[in-house]
Amino acid sequence: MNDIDYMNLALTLAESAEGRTSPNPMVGAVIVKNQQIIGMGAHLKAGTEHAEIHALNMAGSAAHGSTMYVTLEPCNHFGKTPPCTQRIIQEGVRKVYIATLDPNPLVSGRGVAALQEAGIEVVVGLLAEKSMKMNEIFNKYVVSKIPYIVLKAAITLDGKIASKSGDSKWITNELSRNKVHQLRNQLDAILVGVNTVSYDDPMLTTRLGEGGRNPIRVILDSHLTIQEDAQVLDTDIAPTLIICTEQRDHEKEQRLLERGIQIIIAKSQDGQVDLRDCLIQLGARGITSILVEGGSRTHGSFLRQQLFDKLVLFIAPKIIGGNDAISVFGGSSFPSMKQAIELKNIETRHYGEDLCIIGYPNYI
Ligand code: AOF
Ligand code: ZN
Repeated sequence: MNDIDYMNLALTLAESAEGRTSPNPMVGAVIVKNQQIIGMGAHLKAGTEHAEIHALNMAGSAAHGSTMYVTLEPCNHFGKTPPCTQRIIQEGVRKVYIATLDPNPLVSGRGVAALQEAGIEVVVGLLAEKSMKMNEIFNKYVVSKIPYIVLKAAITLDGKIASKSGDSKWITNELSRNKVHQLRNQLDAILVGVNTVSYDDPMLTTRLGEGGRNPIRVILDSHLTIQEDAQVLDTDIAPTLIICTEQRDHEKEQRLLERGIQIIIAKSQDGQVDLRDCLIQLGARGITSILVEGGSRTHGSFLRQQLFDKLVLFIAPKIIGGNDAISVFGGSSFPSMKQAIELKNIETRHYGEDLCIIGYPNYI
């Protein structure tokens, strides 16, 4: 094994906790001495030990004179846990390979400086790109406090998410739908517009064979028109948060609050929830990532306001045709091709006969 192999192993360890570390990043560490791995660790959950500490605990006194491979700059601050740098110095680690600096303003650059001041050789940038991509959610949230937005849709070949009557069960196959549940399992929140609730009456929970974690369910409902027997209002399964504007029915609001539904009053823009304000308020509540699952109007608003960070589009080889079936991005269109949102860093995957396109909009 060489330096790249050890860092790759640290990345794999880190990624094994995907969806479980919020609001913290995924981090992995591997400690090597005389060509032998003597310690490994991953950060598993916010508030618990950092990756480096698990790896150092495993290595014990053998850590003296070793090399550490860590996917993120070791912290140098007292957060919920003491600084990793101090422990690395104390254990006599000789050299530290770091994939990327920590964008957290409390840490950035200071971790490296502390190690170097103690005479430890530090190399930054080994597999940096991979590490950056792994923590795309953390990297945005820790500096902006705005949640990372993943827009997901399941469409026919001709870009429709439902028939004209609203029927959408099912467009994509079971493999694709299972992948969606994996996304729900990994992100902090799932968001839909109230129209989707009235058409589909979804539960918006994570349903994976092997269990999983339910995201917080967020409903955009400017005038609080949600039907009170909607499944998504059953808070025994998962928490639910409705975002409305001042123009809401106060008595209904009271009844919903009594049922344990959380309600946020957002600024309004043309009578609708102002999405930017909504994201700021959700970020302030500690929500670091949101899966936007529709419907058409909600997707259209996120598109026109350039508010999503990543698109995950499942395309089924089916054609419904016509102008009246519901398009994936509703509302008004961009007037010319020049204004169209272009995606970059495209990845494609196959789920059976379905195609999945993952991309990042050109405005970020
Ligand atoms: C590391 N190794 O494994 C992680 C780090 O509240 P705390 O003490 O857990 O600190 C959280 C911050 O520490 C987090 O925002 C990020 O900057 C860094 N995470 N650092 O050296 C780790 N998870
Ligand atoms: Zn740390």
